[in-house]
Amino acid sequence: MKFDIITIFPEIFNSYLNESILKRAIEKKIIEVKVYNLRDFTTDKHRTVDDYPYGGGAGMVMKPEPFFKAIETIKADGVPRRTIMLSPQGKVFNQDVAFSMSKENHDLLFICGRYEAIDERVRECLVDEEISIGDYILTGGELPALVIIDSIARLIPGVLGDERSKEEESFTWGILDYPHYTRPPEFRGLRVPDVLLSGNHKDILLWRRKEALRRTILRRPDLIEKGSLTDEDYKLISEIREEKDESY
Ligand code: 4GO
Repeated sequence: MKFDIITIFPEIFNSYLNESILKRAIEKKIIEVKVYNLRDFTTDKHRTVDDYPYGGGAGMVMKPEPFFKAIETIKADGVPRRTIMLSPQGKVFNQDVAFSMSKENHDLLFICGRYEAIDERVRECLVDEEISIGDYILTGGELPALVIIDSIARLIPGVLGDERSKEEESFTWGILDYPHYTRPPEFRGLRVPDVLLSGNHKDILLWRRKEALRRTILRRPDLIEKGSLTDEDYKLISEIREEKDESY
């Protein structure tokens, strides 16, 4: 899968993509990332990418012409791409969106804006989908593009070293994660729960599911209502509720 990015700050992407899992995915040619500097598609001496807003108001607006030139140049190879603009006005990104994008398997082109906004005609003519990574405002679309690339890439087969961790993840997907522990078994008087040291795989699975449900009830009850829980889960939930009553 290929990711193209248009930005006025191409250097932002180097350090993140040159570490660890994404670096290896690029080396293994499972994913490819190409970063384009928007200023390379300007025609004036000062490589201008912004201008004053029509109608007045604070901040600058990104000019349409460099985006049109950049996207036309990038798309000249004839390879179909989905063009995505990052903005707080977009559809909110989540794991379901990441999953379907990783499955659809078409190459993606990200348009990263800066300043106040991008000229509306870019969205009108060039953008297939506007995406937001959450209800907050950032100084640019670069971090959202990295967030989206990261979450899609790790779902592509071969990117994570251990494919089992994705399988386990899909089992618990929809509710929060259970608590994790590693050695030592006791640290500053804090003990790892005995069941995790017991070697009893069935008991461990059950404990993890119950603790995941406990956290979800406490921190994200909205996910319990949305989630597709099993009869076993509801049994665990009533156990959790009884434990809570006892602690009063
Ligand atoms: C995306 C872009 C927030 C998001 C952005 C987000 N802020 N929530 N800022 O995904 C145009 C100029 C938008 C700065 C950009």
